[in-house]
Amino acid sequence: MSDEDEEELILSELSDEELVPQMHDDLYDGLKEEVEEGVYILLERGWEPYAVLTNALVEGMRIVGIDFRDGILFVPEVLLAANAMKTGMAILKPLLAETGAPRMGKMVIGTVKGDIHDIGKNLVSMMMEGAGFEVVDLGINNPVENYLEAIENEKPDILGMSALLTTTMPYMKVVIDRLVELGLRDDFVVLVGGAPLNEDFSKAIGADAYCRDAAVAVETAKEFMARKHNVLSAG
Ligand code: B1M
Repeated sequence: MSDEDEEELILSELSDEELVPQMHDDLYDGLKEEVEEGVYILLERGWEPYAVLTNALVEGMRIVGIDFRDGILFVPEVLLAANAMKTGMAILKPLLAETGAPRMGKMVIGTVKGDIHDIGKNLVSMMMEGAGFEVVDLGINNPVENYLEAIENEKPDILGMSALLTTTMPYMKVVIDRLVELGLRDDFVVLVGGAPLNEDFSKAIGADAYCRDAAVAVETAKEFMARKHNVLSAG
């Protein structure tokens, strides 16, 4: 290695065009402090929190996902990357929630049984809170009973479910079928999301909508709440 290579990289001296790919590399390498520093630098340079989230963090995790799929990265490395991502998200969370938006409604959300992926779900929660929704987050690995208990206690307008594995996504149908059995299905809107899902799957299991990403989740939730208010005011 040359002396030049060994020189420590000063993140604040990089241009935006250099810093963002460098943050992807740092996320890939699970370098929490560097990712954190990069987030602060972009914010100081006037970047919108949502732009930092999507361009620096989500895009970095997309690259991690490709190499995980291709067997270049393994679980321990991906966990480090996920931790670095979460550190960055924690900085952005209060900023995304700072919009002072009026209360839009309440959502209960959780990752389904057998599945421990929570980054996407956390992102949806953050964005929903930022848009003025009250969010009750059930965490990961939720059996149907957890959803039922939360529905009973929280009386949400929206139930959100997340699944990242092809083996766990069918569990969403287990939850919806149980809601139908109990006569509760029409009491709220069911939104589902997660990388392996699509529109057809969401229709097939009886959800109200599939949300490709957190921004779509917010838009979809808002649309359903507006429809609900229109129905109520017309009735
Ligand atoms: Co996992 N993993 N993983 N993993 N992991 C995937 C999902 C995988 C696609 C990787 C791959 O092979 N390319 C693959 C699944 C393959 C398949 O099912 N076909 C996989 C596998 C196989 C596994 C294990 C089985 C690996 C093993 O142990 N051998 C294991 C399973 C553990 C389990 O759950 N039981 C496992 C473990 C892990 C880690 C623990 C190491 C870690 C999770 C850490 C954590 O979440 N705290 C991890 C990670 C990080 C990933 C990848 C790399 C990244 C996921 C992520 O965070 N993406 C992932 C590869 C990938 O997805 N490309 C992979 C970033 C996030 C912002 O996007 O989650 O898609 P996403 O969320 C988006 C949308 O999908 C949507 O909005 C979000 C924000 O825009 N959305 C919703 C999500 N949920 C929503 C809910 C809504 C609405 C929208 O409700 C209204």
